[in-house]
Amino acid sequence: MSGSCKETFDRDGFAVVRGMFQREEVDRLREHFMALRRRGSYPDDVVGVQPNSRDPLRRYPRMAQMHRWDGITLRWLLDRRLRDQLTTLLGVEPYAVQSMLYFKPPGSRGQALHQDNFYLRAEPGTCMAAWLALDRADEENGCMLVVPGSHRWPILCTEKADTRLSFTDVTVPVPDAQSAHAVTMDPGDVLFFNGSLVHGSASNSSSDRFRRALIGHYIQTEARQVAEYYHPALRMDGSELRLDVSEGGGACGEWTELDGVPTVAMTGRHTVARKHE
Ligand SMILES: O=C(O)CCC(=O)C(=O)O
Repeated sequence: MSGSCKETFDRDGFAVVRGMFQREEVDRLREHFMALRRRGSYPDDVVGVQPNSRDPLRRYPRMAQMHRWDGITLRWLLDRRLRDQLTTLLGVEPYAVQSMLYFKPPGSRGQALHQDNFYLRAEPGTCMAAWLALDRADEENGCMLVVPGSHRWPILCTEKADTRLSFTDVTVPVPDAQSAHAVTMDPGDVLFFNGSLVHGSASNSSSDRFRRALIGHYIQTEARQVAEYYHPALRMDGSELRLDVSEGGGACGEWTELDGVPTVAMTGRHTVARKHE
């Protein structure tokens, strides 16, 4: 990885590595997960498959924690290329805690702006995501949206999201709604982002284009605890390690103004800690 990619990551809280996985590998992964999805339901599916539902996200619900029962996912989560890149970005090798597959078929809702460490609660430090595009992702089919620099904010208090646009029902407020940038990606590109970065995605407004993504979540090795759902954490050699369980609750940031400038104050309290949505 070039030094400038790490600089971008440190400055903005995210960086895209282009062409990290080859087209043939991506084709194989995409077909693998489509075949798994067609075959049925799995232990950590977020909702059950409803083949006749009008909601595309119920016909193709996300899969989670596939690495616990699928060798292909496990190998991808611990892939040497991801490990090396994560180590360059973080300075130390991380622990792997989650895999997810988003199908995002045509017509499906997106995911409202959020911060991943709200869910993972990796402490101290934060978590980190590697988001592999399995299709071209652009504004039409609901590519990722990121708020550059927001990785320096604390975990914000959540508020209700508009569930006509988002399949999740909580979001975080940002002072300038225009500050979310679209990240256009081609199959094989990987978006790495810090667990405090505010990000999400808009609806897939295309008529016929899936926007599939395979996602790995990792935590920094300084973390001593993570929310219960993410246990066991894995070292990048696949061995399990014991961490403490993070509880819910705790302080969260709320926007206020200081001399006319939006500023975050730790005045709120989280009431829940949940698995990543
Ligand atoms: O892929 C998406 O649309 C959203 C993914 C996301 O926000 C996440 O994995 O945290």
